[in-house]
Amino acid sequence: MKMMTLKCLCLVLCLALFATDAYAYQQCRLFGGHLASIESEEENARVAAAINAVGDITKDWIIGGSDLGREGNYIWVGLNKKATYLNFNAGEPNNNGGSENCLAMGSAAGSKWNDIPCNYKGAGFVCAFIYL
Ligand SMILES: [Ca+2]
Ligand SMILES: [Ca+2]
Repeated sequence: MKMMTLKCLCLVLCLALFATDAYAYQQCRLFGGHLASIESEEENARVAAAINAVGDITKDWIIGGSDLGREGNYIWVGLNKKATYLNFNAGEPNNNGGSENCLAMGSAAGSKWNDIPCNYKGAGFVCAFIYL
């Protein structure tokens, strides 16, 4: 017999001063979640709504994508999965300075994404927790 499972995705915004990607990753893991992965327009809207609810989307919010392993090839670090849905702002990702390998939502891009340096200090980051 197949069991029905209820999956609940809970997004938590962490307002952290000087949050770098590595710090954000660690903090999300510490609490049993991971940096938010965004695999659809719907999920993107959910993350944007979460930021808008308690934060300021005109600032940078770190999400869990990276192309650190291979330039231009984004993976969601929490899922260890290739990012197929992409929602970059116009002109992004530009890998500015040859060293932008992490992702943020917000700032001038609104609910779209920008590639940022992994040591960039964002306004905060978005952790996702999945309860089964
Ligand atoms: Ca890059
Ligand atoms: Ca960029």
